[in-house]
Amino acid sequence: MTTQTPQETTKDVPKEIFLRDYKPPSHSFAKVELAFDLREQGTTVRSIISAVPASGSTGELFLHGDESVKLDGVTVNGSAHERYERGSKGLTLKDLPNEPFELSITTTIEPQENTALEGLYKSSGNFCTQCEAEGFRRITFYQDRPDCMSTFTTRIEADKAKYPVLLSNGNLIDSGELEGGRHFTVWEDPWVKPCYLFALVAGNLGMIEDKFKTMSGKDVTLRIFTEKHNIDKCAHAMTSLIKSMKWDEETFGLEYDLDLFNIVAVDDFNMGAMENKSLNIFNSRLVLATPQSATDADYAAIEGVVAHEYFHNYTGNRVTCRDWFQLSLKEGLTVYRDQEFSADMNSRGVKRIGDVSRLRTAQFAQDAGPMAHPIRPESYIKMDNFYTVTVYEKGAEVVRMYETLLGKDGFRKGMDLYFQRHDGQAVTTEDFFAAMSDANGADLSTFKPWYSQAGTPRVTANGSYDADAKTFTLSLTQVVPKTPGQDTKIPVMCPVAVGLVGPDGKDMELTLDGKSVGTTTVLRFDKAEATYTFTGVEAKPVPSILRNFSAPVRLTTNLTQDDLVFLMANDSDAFNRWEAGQTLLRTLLLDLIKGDGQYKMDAAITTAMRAIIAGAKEPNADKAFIARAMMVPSAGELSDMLDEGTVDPAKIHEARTFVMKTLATELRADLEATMKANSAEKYSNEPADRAARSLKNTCIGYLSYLDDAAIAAMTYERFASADNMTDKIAALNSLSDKECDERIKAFAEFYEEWNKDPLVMNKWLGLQAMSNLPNNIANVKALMEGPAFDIKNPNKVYSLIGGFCASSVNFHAADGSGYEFLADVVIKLDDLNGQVASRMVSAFTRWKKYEPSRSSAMRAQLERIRAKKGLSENVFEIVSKSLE
Ligand code: 0A1
Ligand code: ZN
Repeated sequence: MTTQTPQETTKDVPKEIFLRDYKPPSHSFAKVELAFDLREQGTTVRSIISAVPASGSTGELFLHGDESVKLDGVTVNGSAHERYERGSKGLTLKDLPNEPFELSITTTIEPQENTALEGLYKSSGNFCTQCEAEGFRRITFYQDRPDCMSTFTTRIEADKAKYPVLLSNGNLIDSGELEGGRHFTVWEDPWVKPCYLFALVAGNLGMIEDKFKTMSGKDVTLRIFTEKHNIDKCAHAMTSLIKSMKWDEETFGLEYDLDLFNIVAVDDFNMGAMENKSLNIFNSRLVLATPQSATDADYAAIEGVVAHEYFHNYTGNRVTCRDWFQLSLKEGLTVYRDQEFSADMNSRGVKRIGDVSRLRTAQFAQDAGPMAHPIRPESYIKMDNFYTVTVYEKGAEVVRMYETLLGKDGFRKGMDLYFQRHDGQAVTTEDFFAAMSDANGADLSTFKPWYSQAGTPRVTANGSYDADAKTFTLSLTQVVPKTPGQDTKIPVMCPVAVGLVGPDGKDMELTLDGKSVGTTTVLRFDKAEATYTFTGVEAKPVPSILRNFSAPVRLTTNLTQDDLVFLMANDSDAFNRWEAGQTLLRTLLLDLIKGDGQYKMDAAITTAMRAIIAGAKEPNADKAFIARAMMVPSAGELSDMLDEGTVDPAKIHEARTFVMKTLATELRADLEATMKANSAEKYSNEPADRAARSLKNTCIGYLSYLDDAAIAAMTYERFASADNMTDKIAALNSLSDKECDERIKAFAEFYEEWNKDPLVMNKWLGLQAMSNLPNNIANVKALMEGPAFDIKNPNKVYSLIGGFCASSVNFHAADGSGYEFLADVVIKLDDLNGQVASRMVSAFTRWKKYEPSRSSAMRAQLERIRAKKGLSENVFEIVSKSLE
């Protein structure tokens, strides 16, 4: 990559780090003892490290350390050691002994000034840490790399009245009172870990407690800590934790390995949550929930993320990454595990549809833009920028493909061998691949490019039936597109799950290569082209291709509109039943967007949608699925499918609005009846009630497209009388694009009711920011100055600024005002929190996708940001790669 030097920006030219330069550490650390003296002004950290030189050691040891860390002193074997050099990235110690020695380092840090929220910082007056990926170097000098694994003992000392709770990893082994109203605790973590899994919390927190008996009969104490006024909102997170612990035992035979498991919820957190050993720290939005304050979607997210962090205890902590290029080793695998957990706890088909939708909108777009990277990247400037949908979600798809190829049992064998070989080690994706292949005696060599190649493969599938020969032939082709830095690609093994649906709507028994292969077979498609012929096919079938989305590819088929309508009604695969409808809608919408502005509805689609809605009256209707199937492809998904240099968000918005409004007009009676039939008297959190709620609210969403005062009045009425947040937010959302008094009233009343609850206020900010009402930017600017916003809190930035970037009309306003506003915010944020600023600037990365006037306006803002003095490495990397 030829990254441009920032003009007088950072003090050092940002350095790119390459996978190919990996070298093992010069020393291993057998044991680490940390002591924190927490103070309001300046915290002292003493670390005592038992260091062991690797063979061939030169007597030099490099320790990472941020410029913000003040070095108070270094001793080696008890004597002051002054032979070191301090650079902007750390400390090089020289002339060290050639045998094991004790290294002691004392530093002073200023957590109270830390707005980056990495390392040790304060949130709502409490101390907490975030060390992944490279935050530990903001605490002390250390080999801050995941292959340096050690056991940690941590002593914490603080004022007792202010910080009665003092937590770290592992088991509490000592505690006591000190002079001057201070107290201390000592924690010992018996498991080796890299420093990115270190955690500390000190605060005035409330706690709920429960117990879990593991499969071998050990009792584990489970605790969730939060600010005291939120203590009644932790029950769902606790239930989710218990379910996760049980699921991991039943599914993978993995049992928790300590006597205590803690979760702490904090308000100021850059990401979702963090899997620190036995002390998970969570963004409070992923812990706190009551039916009145959190939506069904929040409940589902909490269940999934609590599980995700818990599952990391094995996939991430017990077996960790050798270096950060291997991040998908733990993240792809853990996302796959949490997806499977949620699928088992809820509706499997609906979960898969949601996961694939997200992959297609966010990851496919990333894979087609300037930030495209393989799930195992080759290089980075700032690791924080690589916690991406590619590493996480595409990574999870890659893990899922092993399961599809090897079967559930084969996958489990691979997992067992992986833990048997690598427990307590820091390893690579190659090691995972080897465990999967070896445990199954499988040759998966053509699967490997999934790790090294970026870009979404394009697969075409053409089927043809030969009535005389009674054969059905499926011809597949694949092309992996070019991505930045990767001009040539090779074919990669795509598991393509196929079924043939007979005229009676039933799956046919398949015969391939003379063998009977059941009703769904997985083709191992690893060439540029291949042809598969099914024999004994008695009648012309409709093929169902890529069932359950068996590979993360862009699929094009020669299915006709009639075929798709048939699959919508008959496919036994829930995913493909949904996908058939989406393909019809996508085709219509893309035609309208590319057309001459004369919008015309396709009657077949209205009929198909009517049939979907009618399905809700069936006795065992899957209402969550129906609600999902009623959803029209998002603006983001459509924009991703259009050619570079052509996207006009106003047109996409118009076309979507036309389709929604036409369907609402033609199906009004069906929508109203379904809405009424699914309106419950009283809130309940049973799966059937959640499904009915989502169906009802989808109907309200459609109806809101009608220009009818009665609908606005009805929606407001539902808003005012809702007994739960799901219904309240759905009604508010349905009003948020409408120029009417009800909208103004509802937002004002919502503020009155909830302004003391910051998590609920984030929803209020987000919905207003996303609104497509003309000139809403003025409202967003006003909200930014208002009491509900705080630029230092990441959740508020994600809601208000992130929400604004999702508005087709206002972020993409033709006069460029939305782009200018975002750039202003990024420039301001960059000084406070580079990680959050770089997430926000990502809304500009796909600027080349847009039509000329918008793309040049976005480009101008990127250039303006690049010219900022002292730009963070985070933002510099995204901006410079975007401008290449
Ligand atoms: N490992 C955590 C998420 C996480 C990642 C990066 C962070 O800072 C750059 C913070 C948290 C997870 O996957 O849940
Ligand atoms: Zn994770």
